[in-house]
Amino acid sequence: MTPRVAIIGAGPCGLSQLQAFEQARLKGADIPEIVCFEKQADWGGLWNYTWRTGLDEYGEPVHGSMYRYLWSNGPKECLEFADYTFDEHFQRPIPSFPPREVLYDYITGRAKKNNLRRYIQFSTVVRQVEFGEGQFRVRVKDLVADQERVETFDFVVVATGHFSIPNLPKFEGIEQFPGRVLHSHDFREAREFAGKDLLVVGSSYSAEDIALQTYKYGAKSVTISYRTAPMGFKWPEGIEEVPLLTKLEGKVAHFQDGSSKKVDAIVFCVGYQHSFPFLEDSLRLKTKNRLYPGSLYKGIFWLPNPKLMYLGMQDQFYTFSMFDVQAWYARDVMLGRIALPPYEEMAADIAHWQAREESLANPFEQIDFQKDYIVDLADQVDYPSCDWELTTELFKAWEHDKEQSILGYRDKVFRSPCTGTEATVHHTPWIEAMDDSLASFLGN
Ligand code: FAD
Ligand code: NA7
Repeated sequence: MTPRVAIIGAGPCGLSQLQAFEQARLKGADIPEIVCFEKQADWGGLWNYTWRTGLDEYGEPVHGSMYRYLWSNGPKECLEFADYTFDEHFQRPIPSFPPREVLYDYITGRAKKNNLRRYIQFSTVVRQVEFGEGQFRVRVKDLVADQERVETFDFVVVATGHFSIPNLPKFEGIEQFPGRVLHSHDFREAREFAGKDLLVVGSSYSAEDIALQTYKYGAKSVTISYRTAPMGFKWPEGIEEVPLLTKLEGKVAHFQDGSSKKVDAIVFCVGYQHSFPFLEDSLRLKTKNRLYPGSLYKGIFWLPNPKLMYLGMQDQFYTFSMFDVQAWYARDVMLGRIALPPYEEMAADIAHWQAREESLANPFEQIDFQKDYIVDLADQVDYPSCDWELTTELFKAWEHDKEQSILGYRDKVFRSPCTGTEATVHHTPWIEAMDDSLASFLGN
């Protein structure tokens, strides 16, 4: 009987998995029967922007965490699909830091070219996955028809992302705060904070970008409160970093160094949980946001039961290209082209990578680590060639650019590791570019 594969989620990871199978099929391989379940009405995952927050039209938790005016926070050259380049999609060089709509167009462009939609059941949420007698029982709900059903599968690929369910600690006095309080998951429109004094809690990508966004769209001041260490960029006047928030008294926020600041609103940029409420406990990955989550051989295969796979569960420097390489590797295991070693060997391999991860001293070493992880997989599959060494150079240059100018790093240009094409300079510096539409970006 033809094996059956369930892919949960049609975001970038789920689409990479579909693309991997489709490429094998086009080269003549017999591929399994594939069903991709996507709870949203369309594909693209986080890149499929939604204005909704909280619950969606069916009462399901809203997946989207992206906001208006979001521009790529890393160079596009470091996430380029080796089998579908930016040159192929746009038919001309474009700048290195595109806004969301442009990247959405690119991701979905490859999926459209290969007609991947035919594998996907939209508005279909996976409610429960259990394993028994060698198979997975997957209970799904068709949200439009309001009907549940159960199907069985030989393999399950979890591609549901991990930047959707907020981590949200409590701070003293927050119940009485007389202003808007939200998690970055619910942030949508920076102009809401124009003319206001904003407090941002957190010191990673979301805190950095939401502070910059709100500054760009007219916030009066932005105070960023860090727990472990400040980001330390040369912030423009109007943005400052302070130690951790200790309590709120009315509108006044107090910080660990004894300082305080009157604020009008608070955005908690304190990260997300890896959350898989649809998986039975014995199948559920439990990890913090790190470069090498435990219990995943090759960062993909669930150690206690490798017929269950997870894509994209790592903390991410690399994104789309890493997801591709993972998907190609997972596909080859499902096709029987790569044999997994015994349990002890897989466990030792995970421990080896995690020990190395724990010894990393700075972002430069972390970039090398993630590149080595990708190359380890890419070497064993037929993913088209890509200059991975160049991608690490680009990422390191990007880190330096951010240190030089946090407002100007998105104006830099890079060379493609797939085609060698040099990006073009955008017509408007990022800090002045208020229109983030695809048409404006491409100068149409
Ligand atoms: P997602 O994009 O989250 O897609 C998961 C999909 O699974 C969704 O479509 C969801 O609806 C579906 N799903 C979830 N649960 C179920 C279920 N039970 N049943 C059926 N379907 C389900 N990366 C970059 O490269 N550059 C950036 O500039 C960048 N900016 C970011 C900004 C923000 C605010 C965030 C949160 C992330 C950003 N990222 C960025 C990282 C992002 O994680 C990846 O780009 C990418 O979206 C991850 O793809 P994914 O498929 O793993 O997950
Ligand atoms: P990250 O990168 O997981 O970062 C989470 C941040 O939240 C990090 O700075 C943490 O500080 C901080 N944090 C977590 N808990 C607390 C508490 N209790 N108090 C204060 N600060 C806290 O999540 P992001 O949302 O920034 O980024 C996720 C993705 O979105 C990323 O891939 C981007 O591309 C966009 P710590 O440093 O641990 O002290």
